[in-house]
Amino acid sequence: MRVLVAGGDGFCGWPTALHLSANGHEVAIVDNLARRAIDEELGTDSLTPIASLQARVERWRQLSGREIDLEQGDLGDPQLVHDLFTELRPEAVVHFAEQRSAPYSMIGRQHAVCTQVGNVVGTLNLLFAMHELAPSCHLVKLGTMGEYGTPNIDIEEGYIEIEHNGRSDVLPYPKQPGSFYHLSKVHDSHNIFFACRTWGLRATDLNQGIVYNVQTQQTRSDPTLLNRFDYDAVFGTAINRFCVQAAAGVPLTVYGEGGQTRGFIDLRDTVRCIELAIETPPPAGQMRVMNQFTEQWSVMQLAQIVYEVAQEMELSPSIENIDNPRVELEDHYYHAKCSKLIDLGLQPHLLGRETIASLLDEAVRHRDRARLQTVLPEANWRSVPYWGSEPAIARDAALQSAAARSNSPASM
Ligand code: NAD
Ligand code: USQ
Repeated sequence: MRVLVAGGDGFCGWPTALHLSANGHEVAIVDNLARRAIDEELGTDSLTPIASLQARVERWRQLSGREIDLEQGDLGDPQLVHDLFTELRPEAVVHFAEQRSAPYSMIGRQHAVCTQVGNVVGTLNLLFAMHELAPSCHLVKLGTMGEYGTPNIDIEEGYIEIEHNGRSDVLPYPKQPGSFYHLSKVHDSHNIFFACRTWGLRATDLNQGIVYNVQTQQTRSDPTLLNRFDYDAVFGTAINRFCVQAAAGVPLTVYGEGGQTRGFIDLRDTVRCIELAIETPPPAGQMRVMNQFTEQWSVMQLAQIVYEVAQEMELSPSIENIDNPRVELEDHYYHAKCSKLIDLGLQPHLLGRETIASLLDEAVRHRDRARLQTVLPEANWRSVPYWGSEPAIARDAALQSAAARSNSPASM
């Protein structure tokens, strides 16, 4: 299949592009390098040294003999999206290309607006391009489990049958997201659902849980293909972040009581889920929703597993319950369904000591690169500034600088 991977320079997008290419799909990447620009804005960087996108793609071509087309650009630009569809004629678009950090979206008004406008407009441009230029193309859109929040009932996969006043219907599952970022995904889901119903488009909304692990078979095959490893308080996520904290000898930061329970998925399963989704498109007019995670854990359980494995590896871990910067339940019911991808053939890598040990190994290997001043959270959900104290985004300057660096042969 001809597959456009939007956001193919990112943590999930890069390994997915390689996985699809390795498995015979014709892959093109579009990315505006915003993630690298945000690293500059926040004064952080991937723990692993990552090559420029050009160098990555060129190395992949040398190693595999397979081309990946590359377009540097922003999905917010309608002309760019139009040209991508006319030139590439994609049969599937895998859409990772959004600002994906909840804490980033809660830094202040500008960051919230930038997150919601960027995410919603990018998805709208894809929907309009599909409608006009490629009505049978399949949109595989990355949503998030956080769209549902933590309701006191079981979470279904996208839709729920409701009986009301003697009548019943199957309706989109109620959403109670926990940040302006998570809200942007809800807005996207509504827009996609509408476009499918109104224009007969086909889409899969993948409500993905928190992704852990860093490398896949392809990214570990050569240093130039290494995937990014985020650990800072804005982009680092539970498990990966705990492993870097243990390796760097700083406390594992459990927010509040740590009873917050979420769905988790190994990166190696993410790439396989995307492959399964693109190979089984839903019928025209349907937005299929699948919950893309494989098991659920509380934050404290995870911290304890990392703590134990780190001790076995003779690191000196400690766990600290710090004030929760977020507004979220720390003790709640959580039971989310996740059988649709298993039914399509996913064979999950469940979280085990081996995976934690390999993450800790990787974190130890690169721990000298860790910028420890970025580890403690600053954004606080209770006091999100309108302006004044909010740091500037400096998006254009940072994007230009990221682009300039990526044009040099191998910015490692
Ligand atoms: P990431 O930030 O590492 O990657 C996103 C990529 O998209 C970056 O390379 C960025 O430069 C690019 N991008 C952003 N906005 C763009 C735009 N307007 N035009 C073109 N390119 C743009 O994020 P990730 O962790 O790889 O997440 C990918 C997707 O999966 C996101 O949509 C995210 O919401 C979703 N998701 C991620 C996780 C997770 O744990 N990482 C979990 C659930 C869902
Ligand atoms: N947490 C801690 N300590 C930390 C970091 C996080 O206790 O050091 C807690 C948070 O308070 C939260 C939970 O761990 O309760 C998860 O936080 P996270 O930062 O690991 O993940 P989250 O902000 O939910 O976002 C990540 C990705 C996002 C994706 C989402 C999937 O950044 O792109 O959408 O996971 S989900 O959570 O299912 O919505």
